[in-house]
Amino acid sequence: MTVMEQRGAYRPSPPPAWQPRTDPTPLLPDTTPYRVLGTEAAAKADPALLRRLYAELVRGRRYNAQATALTKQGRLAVYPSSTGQEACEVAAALVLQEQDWLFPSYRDTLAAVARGVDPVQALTLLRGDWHTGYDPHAHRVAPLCTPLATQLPHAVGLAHAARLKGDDVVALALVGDGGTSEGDFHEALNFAAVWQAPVVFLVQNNGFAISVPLAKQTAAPSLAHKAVGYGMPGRLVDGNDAAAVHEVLADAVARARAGGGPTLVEAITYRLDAHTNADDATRYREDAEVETWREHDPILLLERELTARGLIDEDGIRAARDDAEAFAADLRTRMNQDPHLDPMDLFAHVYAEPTPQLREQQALLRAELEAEAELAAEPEGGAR
Ligand SMILES: Cc1ncc(C[n+]2csc(CCOP(=O)(O)OP(=O)(O)O)c2C)c(N)n1
Repeated sequence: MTVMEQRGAYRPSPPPAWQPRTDPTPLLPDTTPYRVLGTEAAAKADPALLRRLYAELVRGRRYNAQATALTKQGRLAVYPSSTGQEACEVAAALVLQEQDWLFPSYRDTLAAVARGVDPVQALTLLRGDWHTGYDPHAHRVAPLCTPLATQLPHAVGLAHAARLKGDDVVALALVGDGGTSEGDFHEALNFAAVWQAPVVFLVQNNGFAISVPLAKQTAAPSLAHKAVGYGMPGRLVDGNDAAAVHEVLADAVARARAGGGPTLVEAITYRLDAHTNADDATRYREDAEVETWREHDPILLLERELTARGLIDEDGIRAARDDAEAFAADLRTRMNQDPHLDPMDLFAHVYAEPTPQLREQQALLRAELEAEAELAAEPEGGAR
């Protein structure tokens, strides 16, 4: 048979019995971000929870302002403010049970503080120290992670291990929109879904990765849609609506706890401040855009709801502000005290058995510090 004859006899056939492995429809996110405040759903929200969220938002806003002020006074090396994103920060902290774990990024100091980490200790790393500053096990808050998205595989590992051990633990990991472009995001979500790990991913889509807008990061319909490719549900929520973020995260955490596997939540929010105190946001965005987001401020949205439902009055608002002022004053006072640092600490906890090179460097530094101490002890005008 000639090749042409063979071709003539060829009958294309479909791949054998192909089916989608799971039905993607239930995994798809809503077409618009889920909202509670100002909608009918708000009537079902627990008044005590709304009041608690409000108090924490006001305190969080003040914390952000105070920490930013401390950078200007040289008390803090850098501060990535979460002003405008407080609803995500606070809801993430409040939604977890005591035994659960939070995996924050560098922007999520507020979530760590709302979960109980000492506000000064939470700033240790940003003060320029070499260590985390707080005991991650005390409140089950992993170290604030500066390398983008590296906290995500950590969260999956912890959640998977807990499940294997039969421990009732859910991990909630926070990441920015820019972080979703990292390989670690992909690896974490893939393993989480394959293992059905009890983990929830909260993407705070604040519009920018430093100066890079989301449109330059991805052509996906939304970041929540990425969930479908991994085989987990994606949820889209108004990230400035504290009640909505809390509800969506609570559902996802409950699902994870019940063995239902991971969820990816995308919260649409906006970073009202610059990337950090070292960034000039006017170089890449218009003031008018910022102003439209000020109209959709998380504190404003919740305050309107509470007021409309008679759940807060002027005294209540003042009490929340006074509490936030006292919180900021305490932070200021404690941050204005010089920390006592021992440079020799640099060598502690590196290896159980220090390497010869480290021992050599340690000896050099010790000699230098001793020489300096001797010099300082000499009477003025001594043999210098
Ligand atoms: C692995 C890695 N690459 C690059 C950086 C530098 N970097 C720091 S913040 C940032 C932008 C992150 O944006 P996004 O994830 O949206 O978080 P946001 O800062 O907006 O909270 C970049 C690229 C880093 N920290 N880690």
